[in-house]
Amino acid sequence: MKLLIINGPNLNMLGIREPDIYGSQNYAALCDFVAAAASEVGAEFEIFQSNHEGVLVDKIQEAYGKVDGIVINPAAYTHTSVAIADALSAVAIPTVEVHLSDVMKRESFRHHSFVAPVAKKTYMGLGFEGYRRAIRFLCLGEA
Ligand code: CA2
Repeated sequence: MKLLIINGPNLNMLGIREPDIYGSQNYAALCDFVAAAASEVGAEFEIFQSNHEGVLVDKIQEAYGKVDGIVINPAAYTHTSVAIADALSAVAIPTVEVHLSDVMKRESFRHHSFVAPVAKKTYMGLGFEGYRRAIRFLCLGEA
């Protein structure tokens, strides 16, 4: 099983500010956490972060025919990007959406996700654990 883990804008800034919302661990710790979660289920993975919408679209397109599952935290693009949703729809790779925070308990502009309709599942408000749950859902079918 080959997984692509995609993180959107500003997630590389984790741990620098807003620890009450996103936790105090940094992006390197998230990468380590994902590596451990993938190892638990014997999955190969690549983790990728970009602040640029088109770069994220390119990465999703490059996964076509090469990757069995995508875990994506599109960050702010969740709420704005038809392009990312269309790319996920185009490649038709099983996708799980993850958010560190519970976006439904935050500002109303975070309540809508363009990605949710093309994702098999969304985990939110679980911090890093959401990525582990997403990996296990894709690899083992665990809810
Ligand atoms: O809860 C999530 O995982 C989000 O996808 C994170 C995004 C936000 O725009 C979404 O609404 C929910 C923000 C990514 C990181 O933002 C930071 C802000 C300050 C300090 C560090 C990271």
